[in-house]
Amino acid sequence: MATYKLTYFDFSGSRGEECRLALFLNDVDFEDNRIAVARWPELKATTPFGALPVLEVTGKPPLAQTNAILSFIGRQFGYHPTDPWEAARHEALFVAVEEYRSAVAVTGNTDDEARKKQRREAFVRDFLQSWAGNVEQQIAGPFVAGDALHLADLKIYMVMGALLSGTYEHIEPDVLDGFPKVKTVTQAVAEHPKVRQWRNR
Ligand SMILES: N[C@@H](CCC(=O)N[C@@H](CS)C(=O)NCC(=O)O)C(=O)O
Repeated sequence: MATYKLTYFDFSGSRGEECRLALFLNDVDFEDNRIAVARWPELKATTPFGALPVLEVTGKPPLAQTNAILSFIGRQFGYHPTDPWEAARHEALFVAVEEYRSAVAVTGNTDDEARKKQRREAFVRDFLQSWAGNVEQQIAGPFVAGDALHLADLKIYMVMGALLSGTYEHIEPDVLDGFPKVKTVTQAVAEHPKVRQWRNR
């Protein structure tokens, strides 16, 4: 019988957490391998692309790249469309979330508060507004595909949940007020019984 091991840093957020949640949603019994940041330099070169998360499955080489891991979990176990076109539409949202992550990450790469504020204001004006507008168009409501939760919803929740909880200084959660479907999908995932169970475990 195959075993599953998901390796990521020891915190409950971002790319590793969404893979953990995808496995948990599907009731996959997996080893939740959380590594200390201090161990990362020694492990980095052993990973396929020098980054985490990495999923290990018995009999296969390690699998990296969050979206590939999510697509595998979704196809193998569930919470991903079985129709190839609809699956690709959901995978486009996976990529959109990664584009969001890349754009927001660079806004924090400074100790200069004035510069950080300027970068974050520019991020909201020049990136987030159009990004959220585009994602809004993809959501039937309450979830991307209507009434059923999928991994694409989980991925939107991971980034928008962090934004709405005020994670980023100089970005007010009300920036999403013009995007009710993005807010609703985030709230609907947070309230899903399995997501609550994972958070409260
Ligand atoms: N494209 C990769 C990016 C992975 C990535 O940047 N992971 C971060 C943690 S969220 C990481 O491993 N950072 C440490 C490093 O790059 O050395 C993916 O989607 O998995």
